[in-house]
Amino acid sequence: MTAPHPGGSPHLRTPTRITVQQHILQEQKRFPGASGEFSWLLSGITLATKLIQAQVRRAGLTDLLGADGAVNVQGEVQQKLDIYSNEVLAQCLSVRESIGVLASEENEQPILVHRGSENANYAVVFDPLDGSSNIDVNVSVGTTFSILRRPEGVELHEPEKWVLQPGNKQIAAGYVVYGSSTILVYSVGNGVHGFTLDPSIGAYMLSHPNIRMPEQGKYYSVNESYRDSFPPRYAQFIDRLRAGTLGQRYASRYIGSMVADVHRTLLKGGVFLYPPTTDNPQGKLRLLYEANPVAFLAEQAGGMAIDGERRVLDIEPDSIHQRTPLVVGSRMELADFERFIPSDAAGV
Ligand code: AHM
Ligand code: MG
Repeated sequence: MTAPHPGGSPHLRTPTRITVQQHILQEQKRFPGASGEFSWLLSGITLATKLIQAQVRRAGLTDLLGADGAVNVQGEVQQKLDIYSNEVLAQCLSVRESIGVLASEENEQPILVHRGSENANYAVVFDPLDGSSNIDVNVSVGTTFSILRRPEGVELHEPEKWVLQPGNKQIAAGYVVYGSSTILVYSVGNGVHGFTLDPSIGAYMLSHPNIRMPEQGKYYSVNESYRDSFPPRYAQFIDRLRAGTLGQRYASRYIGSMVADVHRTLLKGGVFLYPPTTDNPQGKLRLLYEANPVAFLAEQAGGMAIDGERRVLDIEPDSIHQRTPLVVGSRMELADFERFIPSDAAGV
């Protein structure tokens, strides 16, 4: 019999076991006078995303695969899992007393919860299941969320005004990717941190502390089938990336699930784009619950996010489902893109 290794197995690393709840509690200490309500709020999101991932993992085995037949406010066919995910988030968040307003991609209007409660000071804006049309073919999907505080002077019964704020007012944002593992990435404005769900214990464990986006990546990510209808400077940018103008020839990666494409870009660098097209002159992605959380995380990780002309986080929204073009990624690629923004473009 072999004698045990004196210091334990040489192959076993002792992992740092930090759950997302512990991490949130630590982060909360940065907010003076924080009472725990914010961590309780975020725990509603972690619980909901665990419930969603459980159904996503079983999608082919249950009756939740495929389209429901209904059409949402964007005119898109709702998948059954869109509806389920939306309900689960609404249920888990509406019992958090600190939340006054919920706004979702799947609901035309923001929902007022805890009507009249002075303790309800936060709004949560989310896309419950981004990329859901990919589920039928087992491709990664995700949830995105953005948390805002009720602005000074806004009444409790004016839910739209709670959420029509620029992204620079977000106090926290994040996403969950339901991919080969389930990973939650979030920031409260103090760096970006990733937590992998350990399915054996049902807890999100810190796996990617302090994520930094590389200064330059290897990939560009865009739906090139629309290339002929992009404004010319987008197509020219892609040409420069492919030609090696930035010191290397870029390869293309496009999953068609924003959360998954952005997650790769956050970890590996490079650039993800959803430009204006003829059919979607404002791009396809929604400002409040898709572009804003992604832009917040990108900037917190040392990257950049623009709408093709100006900083995404500075856009003043007019409506909750408004769309925006999006260019997000590493500093080097974004600096090259910005060099060709015409000087008369709005916001420049
Ligand atoms: P959805 O919110 O209705 O799921 O649509 C958003 C998705 C994004 O995840 C993805 O980046 C984009 O649609 C892909 O669109 P396209 O097929 O036009 O490339
Ligand atoms: Mg969606």
